[in-house]
Formats: sequence, structure tokens, C-alpha cells
Amino acid sequence: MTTQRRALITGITGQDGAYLARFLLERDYEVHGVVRRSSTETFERIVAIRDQIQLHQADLLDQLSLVRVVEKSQPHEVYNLAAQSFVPTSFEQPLLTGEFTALGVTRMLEAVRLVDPAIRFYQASSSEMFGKVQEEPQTERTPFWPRSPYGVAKAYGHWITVNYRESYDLFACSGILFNHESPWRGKEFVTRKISDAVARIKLSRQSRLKLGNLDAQRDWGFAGDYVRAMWLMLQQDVPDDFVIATGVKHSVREFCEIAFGHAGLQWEDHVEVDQALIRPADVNTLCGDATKAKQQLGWEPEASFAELVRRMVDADLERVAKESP
Ligand code: NAP
Ligand code: F7E
Repeated sequence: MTTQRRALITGITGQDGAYLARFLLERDYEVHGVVRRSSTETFERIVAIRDQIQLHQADLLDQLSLVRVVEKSQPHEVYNLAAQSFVPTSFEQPLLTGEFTALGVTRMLEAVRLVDPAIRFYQASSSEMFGKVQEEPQTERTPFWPRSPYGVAKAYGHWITVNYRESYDLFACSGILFNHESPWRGKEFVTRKISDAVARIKLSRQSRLKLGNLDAQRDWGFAGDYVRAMWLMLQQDVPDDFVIATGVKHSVREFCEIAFGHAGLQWEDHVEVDQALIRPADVNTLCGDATKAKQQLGWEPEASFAELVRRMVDADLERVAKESP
């Protein structure tokens, strides 16, 4: 008889946590999630699976709370997805970002090491670590040059994961994920900000959309494809680090063209550039090479860029139409 696998997800209320929880439930996992105390619950993305998962209160800032949650849930796999993940906020709150996004990783690794070093650990690293890119496309061997306190914090999280693997023989993997989006993306990120605005403009709830750097290029994939890669990393014989990307980049302007076009609108009629949205230092271009993931994990993205944009616009059109004007 095989024992049911147990997984603990930090950041289960976020975009990736919500997709990963569903992915693991479909594979018959017992799913536990870390949530932080708040005066209003932020469970919209997991409300439909609330009865199938077990939630525990803990915080990346509180070491003991993390130790307790690992003790209580006894996971075989820990997915550390929690972070302060919005780049502009990292310029406004660099110290807090360092506490959550950098030191939070060490706290989770310490909790795993103390409670059960056999637990397999996934760290949500980011293409933001490449920042001012040193080569194109970026691979696992491309040097990091982060361009924001968020990127710097993620570089720390990446290296501490590698260090715990090498120092304590933990099964710890770092997934260097390029931007991945979905209808569950937070509305402050550029893709969802655009898809939400397209729906609101189409349905006459809004007329203008203010954006920052329209020339920025990203390698955008679909979040549902990317959580599969996280899981695959923890099913291997040896722990390792992998770039997860589509290998194709597009500009914010191109995203606007497809998103507005899908709703029968001209993006130039509605979009204006607001200098206040330009970052102190931006990452101008990112494009990943996921050859290693394809060869070793058998991972490939399924959704295309245009499909992703259309899916996001359609979901927002449906949602906004249901809201009272
Ligand atoms: P997200 O939607 O912003 O979710 C972040 C999650 O972290 C939320 O569940 C949030 O909880 C939780 N959290 C924040 N601070 C916490 C704290 N102090 N203690 C406990 N939980 C805390 O992010 P995402 O897009 O799903 O991304 C998941 C992870 O992948 C993040 O680490 C992100 O930096 C990284 N990443 C994302 C991408 C991407 O393109 N999406 C690419 C590369 C890496 P609340 O609901 O309470 O706020
Ligand atoms: O910006 C430009 C902006 O905020 C993308 C996070 O998940 O992916 C995400 O970080 C680009 C930037 O994502 C607006 O300047 C223009 O160049 O959607 P974003 P991000 O900064 O790439 C990485 C991989 C992560 O790890 C992060 O956690 O779009 N842009 N105009 C704008 N961006 C925003 N947010 N809003 C604008 O109005």
C-alpha cells in the first residue's frame, strides 16, 4: 500500500499557490497551506477548494510559526511560494521585502532542517535575478545582475537554497521561473492590469489606462504550465535548479495590441504613459532557455502567448460583466 503524499505550500492564497494546490489535489496529495492572519481573508483563489485543503496560520517573519506548521503538517514536499512579489513595492519597502523574500527562505529551510531533513523543498526563484541581462537567452549558468530590491532578495533566496543543499544534503531545488500569468494574476501586474482595463473599457466602466514602460519585454507563460514544472523538480532522483520559460519574448506594447484587439478595441485610443509608473531601474528584456527542463524533466509549456492573452481578457470580460456598474 502506498502512503498518501503530503505537501505544504507557503503562499497558497497567491496565483501560483492556487494553481499548485489544485494540481496536487488532482494527484491525490493531502494539501496543507500557510496563510497569514488578516482582518479580511484573502482566500478568493482557493475558496472553491477550501474544503479539500488544510490551512495553518504562520508568517515568513516568524520562525517558530514556520517550525510549528512543518511539525503539524508533516509534509513530504514543501513549496515555498510566499514572498513580497511586486517589484515596485520592493523599491518602496526594501527592508520588508528583504525580510519576506530573502530571509523568509532561510527561515523555511531552517524549519525543514530542524523538523525533518528528508522533506523535499522547492524555492520560487525568479528571472528578475537576471535583471540587466548578461546574455540572451538566459540559462541556469547566466550570471545574475538584479535591478530591484526584489531581484536582490530573490538572488539571496536562490543561493541560500543552493547552500542548504550543499551544506546539509537537503533535497532543495530552485526553480528560476520567468513571468507567468493567468486570470488569477494580481491586478497590479502589467498583464492583468491590461486585461482588466480592456474589459472595463469595453463595458464602459473605464476609458483610459495608464502604463509605464511600454518597451519592456518579457517571456510570458501560463501559470498552470509552470506549477507542473515545480512538482516535476521534486520528483527527480537528485535535486537541481531549472530555468522555466517559453523562450519567446514580447513587449508590453504587443500585449496591449493583442488584448485590446481581442475585444475589438484600438489600444492607442486608450493607453497613455504615466512617468510615475516608470521604475527607478527596470529590467528591459528577459527571455529564458528552458532546454535543461525539457531534457531532464520532460517539461514544455502548452499555452501560447496569444492564447494566454485572450484567456485573460475573456475571463475579465466575464467577471466585469457580472459586477454592478
Ligand atoms: P503572489 O500572487 O503575489 O502571492 C504571494 C503569496 O505570498 C500570497 O499567498 C501571500 O499571502 C504570501 N505572503 C506574502 N508575504 C507573506 C508572509 N510574510 N508570510 C506568509 N505568506 C506571505 O505571487 P505569485 O505570482 O503566486 O508567485 C509565487 C512565488 O513565485 C513568489 O515567491 C514570487 O516572488 C515567485 N515568482 C513569481 C513569478 C510570476 O511570474 N508569477 C515568477 C517568478 C517567481 P497574502 O494572500 O496574505 O498576501
Ligand atoms: O512588470 C512594465 C514594468 O509588474 C512587467 C513578478 O511576478 O515577474 C513579475 O515581475 C514589465 C516591467 O512584472 C506597467 O516596468 C509597464 O518592465 O508585470 P510586472 P515583473 O516586474 O516582471 C517576475 C518574474 C517576478 O518574479 C515578480 O514576482 O511591465 N510595465 N507599465 C508595468 N508594470 C506594471 N506592474 N504596471 C504598469 O503599469
